[in-house]
Amino acid sequence: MRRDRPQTLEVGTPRLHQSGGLGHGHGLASLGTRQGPAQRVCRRGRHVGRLLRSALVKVVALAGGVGAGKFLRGLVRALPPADVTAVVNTGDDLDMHGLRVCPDLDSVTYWLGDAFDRERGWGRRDETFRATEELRRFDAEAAWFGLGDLDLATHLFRTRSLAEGWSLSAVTGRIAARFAIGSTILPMSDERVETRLDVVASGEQLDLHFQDYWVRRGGRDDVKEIRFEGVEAASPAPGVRDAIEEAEMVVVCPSNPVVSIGPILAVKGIREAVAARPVVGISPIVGGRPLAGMADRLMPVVGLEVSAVGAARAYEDLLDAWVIDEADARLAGRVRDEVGVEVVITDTVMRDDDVAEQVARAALAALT
Ligand code: FO1
Repeated sequence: MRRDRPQTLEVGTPRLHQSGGLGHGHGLASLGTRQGPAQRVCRRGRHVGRLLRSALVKVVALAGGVGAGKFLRGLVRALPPADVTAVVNTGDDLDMHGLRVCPDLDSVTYWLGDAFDRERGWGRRDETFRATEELRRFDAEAAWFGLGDLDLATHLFRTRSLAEGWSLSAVTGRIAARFAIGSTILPMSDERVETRLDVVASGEQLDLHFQDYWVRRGGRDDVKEIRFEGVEAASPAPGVRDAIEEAEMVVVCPSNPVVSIGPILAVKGIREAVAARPVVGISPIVGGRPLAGMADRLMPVVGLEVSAVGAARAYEDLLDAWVIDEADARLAGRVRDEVGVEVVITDTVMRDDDVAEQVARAALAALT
């Protein structure tokens, strides 16, 4: 917890748009606050503002799926894409019809590669599902996980490359290159980690893969426990630790704190590396509900309140600043008092890339 009293920054969209680009002009330094220019000193007394005004601003973003994808599109408008490294959850990964599917890696890749389907919330834009429909005719049960025809090419390429001996991080880089992505996308680990849930369904105890819980069974089961199987043996993927150690700041994307960011921080050494950097996060909970996904069902399982305060608590040993939505402005005092971090209030509902950029600038400015 911070010892100095944090300030609440109320950030309005127009002012942020006036602040100019961070990449070269570094206009974030001119961001005003209600209380006048804030002196922002983070947990360990580091003055990040100086760093942000320097030529190189390297940022690591811890990322899950859709919320992270939207945010990252804004981040690469606020910073040169090459200065951004996304470290992505792989706990949701599964083998489907013999193919390795990595939903969060693919989400981040498709969002940054401008190939994402904003309406569906997963998979590629202009997608067709002819192969899955045909598979359903063979075996209706087997086609519960919808693999689009374009998306299938990603999984075929990944699976073949892994079989040839490429590591997951190397294949992820090759897939990112296909989408001409200027940022680095890294899996949290090259080793398998599997998010599994112990649930009770009709009085029966079941041990489910995350995708079985969420997609196959519709997230309706009563969850008793969440585990990241294999995480004790997993090491950070090559480049992850270096990227964090070299980063001016770490941004925790507005992703599920339990099953998206939780697995990343559980890989050995990652939490410690992040704790040594200035950290800002964006709340995935707005008005007491997640904007996407099932955080409202899973946060209580690990004792977290479903609110912008509860989500901040998931990272209370790491955070210097927390960005919350205007709808949660009344919670700013609780975040300051109970979590002990600086609070930024802004519109965080990323309807488009302009809002995402404004959220990214607000997050970066929180540590300047
Ligand atoms: N989500 C669904 O709700 N139904 C699906 O059939 C489905 C297929 C799918 C295929 C590839 C992929 O990368 C993601 C897919 N998702 C699907 C999304 C995914 O299950 C989750 O939303 C993420 O794992 C949570 O981050």
